[in-house]
Amino acid sequence: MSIYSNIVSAITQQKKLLAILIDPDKFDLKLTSQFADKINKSIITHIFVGGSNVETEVTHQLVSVLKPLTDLPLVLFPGDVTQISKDADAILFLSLISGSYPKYLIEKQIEAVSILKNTNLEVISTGYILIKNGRETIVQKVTDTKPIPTAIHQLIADTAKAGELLGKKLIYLEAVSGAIHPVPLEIINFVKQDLDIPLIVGGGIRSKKQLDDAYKAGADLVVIGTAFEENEDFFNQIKK
Ligand code: 1GP
Repeated sequence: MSIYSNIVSAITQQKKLLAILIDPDKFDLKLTSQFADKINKSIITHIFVGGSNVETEVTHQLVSVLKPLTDLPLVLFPGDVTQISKDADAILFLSLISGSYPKYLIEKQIEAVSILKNTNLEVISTGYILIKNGRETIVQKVTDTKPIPTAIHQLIADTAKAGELLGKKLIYLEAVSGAIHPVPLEIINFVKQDLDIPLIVGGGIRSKKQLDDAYKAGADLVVIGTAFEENEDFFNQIKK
């Protein structure tokens, strides 16, 4: 079964999914084995790999070292086409639909085609929506895109729905890595009400309670990176 079908089937069975986001640039490869062990003993269901500025070789090294140590799907969440590693299982093929900058709506995707042709990666079309969290972020700077203010619920929900109608298979509501405030629960709830494809939520989620609240609000898959980097104990909070 494809990774996407598994996501859909888990949701049908009312299972909630959790992805750990690993930034290859911040990861110490020497610790891969013990890190993989903690992942395997947790409720984590997916491993996302990606960052803002990572060279191909660094992503590739991490993926190839991690791959034999876990049965969980390794999914690329690339900040750029340079982060495509053929050894991963799938790639979130992101389009920044909250912005109007052609480079991140379609041009980078065109650039990726010739690289993807030489891989067997499962390509999962994903509408990526930046939500404002109070300060300018690296994603904003890199993509030259303004996030949608949280006050405009309808615009966020309509953007997500437009993504679905365009054929995206997933919608990702992103407060960005290290965000002070995660995507507000009422926004998750509002977007989810009218959406018929799986909803991913990430950015700024640092506690088990915030994770559970995001699920209750309607997130199908939550992505957490910083909490694992900053707080060793976080793995203990999400043990199987
Ligand atoms: C970033 O949504 C992810 O793209 C995860 O964010 O690092 O804040 O958990 P955090």
